[in-house]
Formats: sequence, C-alpha cells, structure tokens
Amino acid sequence: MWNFPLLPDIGSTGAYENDLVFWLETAIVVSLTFFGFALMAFLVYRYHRGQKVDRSHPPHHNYNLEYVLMAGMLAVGVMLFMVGAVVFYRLSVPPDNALEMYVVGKQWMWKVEHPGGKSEINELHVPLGQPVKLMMTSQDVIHSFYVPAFRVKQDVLPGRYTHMWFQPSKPGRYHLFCAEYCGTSHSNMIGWVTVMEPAEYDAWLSQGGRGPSMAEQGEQLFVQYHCAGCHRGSQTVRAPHLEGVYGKSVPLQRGNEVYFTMADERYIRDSILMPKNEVVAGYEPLMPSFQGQINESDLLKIIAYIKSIGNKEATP
Ligand code: HEC
Ligand SMILES: [Cu+2]
Repeated sequence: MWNFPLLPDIGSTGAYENDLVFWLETAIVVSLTFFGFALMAFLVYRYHRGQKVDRSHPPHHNYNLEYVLMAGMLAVGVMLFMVGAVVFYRLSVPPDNALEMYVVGKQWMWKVEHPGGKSEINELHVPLGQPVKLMMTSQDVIHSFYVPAFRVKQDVLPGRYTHMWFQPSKPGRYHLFCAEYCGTSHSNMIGWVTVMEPAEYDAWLSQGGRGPSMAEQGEQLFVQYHCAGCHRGSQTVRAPHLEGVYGKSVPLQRGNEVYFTMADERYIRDSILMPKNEVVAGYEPLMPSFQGQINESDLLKIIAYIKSIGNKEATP
C-alpha cells in the first residue's frame, strides 16, 4: 500500500489551496525539465556525427518560434502569479466571522487564551469548520507558529501582534511546532492542535466551569492598574474615555501637526507601553508608561476588555 507521506495530513480548507499551488508549480517545472531533456536527447541522437542529415543551411532565426515561446512563458508566468496571489490573499485575510484567539510564545512554550477565559499551554482546541484567527505575540525572542497539517506558519514577534487564520476541515490531533530557532529548548517548543466537533468543543470549553471571560479579566486588570482612575472620569487628569475607541480612527497630535491612526490592537498596546509616542489630540501626555509592568497575557486581556466596550455608549 501507499504509505509514503510526501506531504503532511490535510486538516484545513486552506491546506487544499496551498497544495494546489504547490502541485501546479511542481507539475509545470517538472514537465518543462523533462521536455528540455527530451528535446536535447532527441537532437543529440538526430545530429550526431554518423547521421546522414542535411547540414547545408543551418537555420539562424525562427521568429515565430521565439514569439510563441515568449508568449507561452509569459502566459505561464502570469497564470502562476495569479493563482498564487489569489491563494495568498485568501490565506492572509481572515473572514469576518472568525473566532479570535490569542497566543503568547515564550521560551519555551505556547500559551493560548480563549476569548471565554480558558487558557491552555502547548495545546490549542478549536471547533471543526469554524474559521479561527490567532492574534500572536512573544514575550521574549522571535518564535514561529507552525501547523504543517494546516499549511500555516507565521512569525511571532516580541513587541508586535501578528495574525494568522485557518479553517479546520477534519477532526483530529495535529502537530504544532515552533519554526524559528529560539534557544536551547527550541525543539521542545511543540504541542498539539485538537480539532473537535462543535458540540464536543462546547463541552470541552465548559469543563471545570466557566470562569471570567478574557474581557472580564481585562476589566479587573483595568481597575487593578489604575487605568480606570483616569479613564473613567477623574477630577485631576483629563483622559479620553475608551468606550468605542477600538476600530476607530483616532486623531493624534505631534507638535502642531494632527494626524490619524487606526485604533487596532497595535495602537492600544503601544498606548499602554509607550504613551508618549502617540498622544491623542487635545490631551496632555500625562499617561504613565506601563512598560515592564504588565505581561503579554494581561495586555491581551486589557485589549480584549477595551474591544468589548466598543459598542456600549460612553458613560460620562
Ligand atoms: C494618569 C492617568 C492615566 C492612567 C493611569 C492611564 N491613562 Fe491611558 N491615557 C491618559 C491620557 C491623559 C491619555 C491621552 C493622552 C495620550 O494619548 O497619551 C491616555 C490615552 C490612552 C489611550 C489612547 C486613547 C485614545 O482615545 O486613543 C489608551 C488606549 C489608554 N490610555 C489606555 C490606558 C490603560 C489600558 C491604562 C492602564 C494600564 C491607562 N491608560 C492608564 C491617562 C492615563
Ligand atoms: Cu520558539
């Protein structure tokens, strides 16, 4: 029987598209190579010394052949580019209904937080058929989140959020690796992604009772780090309310110049760690930096909280 796996298991919808590009390119390159060698062999045989062939008028140019070759190559190149671009785009842009989860890489493990508040180490449980978006960051050096069966790999960087998404298409357990050398125990920075039927997944989520969600934990931290003291209305410091800030374009001020930026996760994170870099127009740069005081997982929770108050009305 055929038991020689050329490629890893296929566990996500994107894996098919990824493999399609891979096999298409392989097929074209291999057939061009064979064609080249076959033509060479034929010409070597046909024109070798002892052959009686007419050698009186060797052709110089064949414009038609050249046009055909150029147009053909261009067509193949453009076709490959288009297929690659379409698949790349689909693999880069998560659908709107994606379930968002958070990953923190550190020497040498993966910590995963579910929006409902459950967290796990070196394990990621996801429901079958549901697009999942991972927002990832690192607490120390560069890591890389790699699930071969899903054909997804994304660097995980300190001080930045990177994203990736996939849609699991088959229940099972799939390898998870760190694919960026990150120190002594890099090779132990491995784990499992478990794809479960949605009902099973719900049962798994509620195992051990449901604790506070990420946003609720974030709200506690928001109070604990005294963010609330300034941001929920203060007598001494005028600070902007954070309700609805997420996903909006915020006016910032540098000297006399006002410019706008999108309030995404990156912006909120930098506002907490480097508040002086981006100061909201019309406010004094009075916010202290929390650099080194809040760890990556807590930052994610605070961000989850600020995102969760997006739709509520601002409370004066
Ligand atoms: C001493 C008061 C003070 C504290 C404490 C404080 N902030 Fe701020 N914050 C401000 C002020 C003032 C601004 C507006 C000026 C600026 O952008 O630096 C601001 C701006 C922000 C912004 C950008 C808001 C916008 O409308 O674009 C975010 C996000 C933010 N703070 C989050 C936090 C979080 C989270 C904490 C707690 C970890 C916190 N702040 C603690 C005073 C404070
Ligand atoms: Cu690593």
